[in-house]
Amino acid sequence: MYSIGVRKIIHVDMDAFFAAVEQRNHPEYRGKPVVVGGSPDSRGVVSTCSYEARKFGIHSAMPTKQAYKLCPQAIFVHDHHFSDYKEVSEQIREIFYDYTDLVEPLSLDEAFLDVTVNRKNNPSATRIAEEIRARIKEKTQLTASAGVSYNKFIAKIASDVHKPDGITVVPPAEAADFVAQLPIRKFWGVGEVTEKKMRSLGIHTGADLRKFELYQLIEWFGKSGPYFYNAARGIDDRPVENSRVRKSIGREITLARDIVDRIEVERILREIAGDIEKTMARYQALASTVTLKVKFHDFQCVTRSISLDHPIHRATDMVSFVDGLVTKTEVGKKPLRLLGISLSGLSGGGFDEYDPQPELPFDS
Ligand code: TTP
Ligand code: MG
Repeated sequence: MYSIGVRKIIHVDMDAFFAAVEQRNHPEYRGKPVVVGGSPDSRGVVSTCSYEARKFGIHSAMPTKQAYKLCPQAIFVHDHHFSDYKEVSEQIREIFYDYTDLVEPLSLDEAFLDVTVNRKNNPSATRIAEEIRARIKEKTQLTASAGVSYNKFIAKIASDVHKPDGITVVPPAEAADFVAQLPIRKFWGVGEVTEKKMRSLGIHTGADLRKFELYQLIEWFGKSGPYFYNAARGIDDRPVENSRVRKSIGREITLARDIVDRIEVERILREIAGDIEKTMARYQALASTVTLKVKFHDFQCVTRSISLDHPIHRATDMVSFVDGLVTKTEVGKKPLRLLGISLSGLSGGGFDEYDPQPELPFDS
């Protein structure tokens, strides 16, 4: 379906997230309009509501008072149960990381994945998205929707098309038509203000937006101009930014045959350290803890660590500390089946300036 060089991007978004968690946790809420957010005196706004409540016209950010008028019989959940939402959020992220490290969460309930290259060597992004949705349902008893395309902009909009519990695939050949028919509000980055402005300029759909030259869009929308110009043409080159903090960098080798010989063990450890040094250089990282992991033929697994006063990144330093750790194990006496080194307490590179807030575009 995709030609070589085209990226495969998935956007996954949970359905009616907070409300769905409440319905899962309270079976008596299921199949009913549920509104989350606002206080018992009807002040505040709706965080989200179940699809049953959406039929009454209730939606996120609506004053709870108005929601009450639209559907007085709805179940109003005033307390957010953030620890429950967070737990689900972590569960779904674990599933994503099973496929790739290129995961960019946008909020608790949604993320982009770049699966062009993936751990399962699965060439079909659509099949991966279906697998992920099935695994999310199995693990959390909640449904997610997915959009599959060749860039973030289209994948994000696509995940919304067949909500709830749906998937939408937009291959490159269909992108132009898909974008042309989109109401302007659906464009990622178009909030209320921009929508008003666009409508006043006679821009109501993607097709309308496409009629304008780049300089014109820059004049009207400033630095968002080029984004809109490209988006109207189905172009969005922004990469999926992996925002997971790496806590360690390491490598382990399962040996082809069990070994006892210390010299051979040292040779393998030097090889592992050499690989780790390359990764450390790529991240420009330093580490203040070195851990040795060994697994013996009887599957007994032992780890030994040392904390350092001065952080290291070179293979020779790793090897000298690991040699010390080896003497604290039965290596050389019992046959070994696995050897590994891992470095933690990372600093330098991006490790100590991690910003967990992904940048959201414009005014949405
Ligand atoms: P969304 O994914 O925007 O909404 P949703 O998951 O409730 O519904 P759906 O995706 O099926 O349309 O937001 C995820 C959660 O973020 C949502 O459950 C509640 C919270 N949220 C707010 O607290 N305030 C808001 O204005 C929005 C939009 C979401
Ligand atoms: Mg959602």
